[in-house]
Amino acid sequence: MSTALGNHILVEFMNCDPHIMNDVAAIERDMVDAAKKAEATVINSTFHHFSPYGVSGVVVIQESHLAIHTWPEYGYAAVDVFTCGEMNAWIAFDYLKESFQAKSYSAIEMKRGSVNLLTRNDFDISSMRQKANEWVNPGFYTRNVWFTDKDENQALSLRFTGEVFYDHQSPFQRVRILESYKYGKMLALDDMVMTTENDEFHYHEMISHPALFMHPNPKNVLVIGGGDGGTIREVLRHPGVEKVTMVEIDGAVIEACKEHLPNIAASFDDPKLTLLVDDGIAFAQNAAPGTYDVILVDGSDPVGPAEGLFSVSFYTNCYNALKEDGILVAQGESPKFNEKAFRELNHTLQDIFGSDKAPVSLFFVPTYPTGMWSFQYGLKGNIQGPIHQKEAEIESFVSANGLRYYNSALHNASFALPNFVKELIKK
Ligand code: SPD
Repeated sequence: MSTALGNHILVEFMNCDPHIMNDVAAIERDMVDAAKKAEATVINSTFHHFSPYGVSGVVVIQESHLAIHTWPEYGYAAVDVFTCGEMNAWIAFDYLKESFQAKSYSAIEMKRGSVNLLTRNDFDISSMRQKANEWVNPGFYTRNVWFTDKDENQALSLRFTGEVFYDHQSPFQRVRILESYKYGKMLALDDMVMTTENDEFHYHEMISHPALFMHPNPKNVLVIGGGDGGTIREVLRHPGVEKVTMVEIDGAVIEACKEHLPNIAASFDDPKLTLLVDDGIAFAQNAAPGTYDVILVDGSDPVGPAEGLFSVSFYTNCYNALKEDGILVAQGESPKFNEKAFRELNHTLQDIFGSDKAPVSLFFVPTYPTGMWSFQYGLKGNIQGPIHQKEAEIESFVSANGLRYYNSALHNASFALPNFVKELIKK
């Protein structure tokens, strides 16, 4: 008879493959498979990826648990396997050692709950056993993997199926297409959610239609960024638009979205489109003055390749590239998530376009942290905005195109700001 209730092995896996150590889906799969190899009955698993890197997770088994914490930057995983009954924890150890490609490792084994030191209570557990039998279903295993977009203090998490359709480290960023349960496939750049199949229309309708209805006659449009294709899809719905130039720095984003998000990347073959895989910041710098009616900056957050999209020089170049009367719209971050970037961008636009020429439109994106997001405008020359007087025209466009977010009333309402946002951008 065993002298302990459980057996606990604490394992150091060292010099593992760092990519595996940062791959939450692979680690979850390996941990669950390790449990199954050791003939454990898996009840549940919860795994989490941390930004910028690292994975933690637990597999609950009927025989206790397997847990892991990884440090990809050290190629290190701290694993513990707790078993009771006949289960052999060393089978799980061997399996994980191979899966993680650990070049070195060590482990200590502890017997847990020495029966010589414990006093057994004499109580009737038959009713508890019956209850346990009611809910324990060895055939049922719940998967629980989360993708988290966060800063130090706030996060938005989406539960994802573990399906990874695309994962590529481009020269600029890590480009991934993952599958979330609630919002379908999503594009993530460097651990930030960019867009998802089920809520992309919020963003793409709101970056394009307000400006295109505010402008009296938009013909020549420049899109900087927007590699998923959602923004050009919306712009090209406007029959009066004659030419769209799109400049996206990362060809991998375009390729990934064409293949895996075809409903978003739906307009890359449009003959009105000139697509350039190039640096949008340099493009704006070299653009001929007075060229565009509307410029849409569909960039990611102000880290990595998009950092320069938040600079004074970039927006000055955009101002110059606009015609005498023109509209700039920029992805404006969130007044609840990135207050600093939000305010600084608005001040930059006020400085360049004029203090009453930099309106802000707020809209709701459920898959971005806090949900509250913005587009920030620069109105050049005689552009009258942001409020429109085109109700009938807009409503007929909305119904002809089956729009799901933008409408005539929402256009005007999106420019009404809560007091705290007005305060935030006051100079
Ligand atoms: N935190 C997300 C910021 C928005 C980035 N752009 C989204 C691209 C959609 N076309």
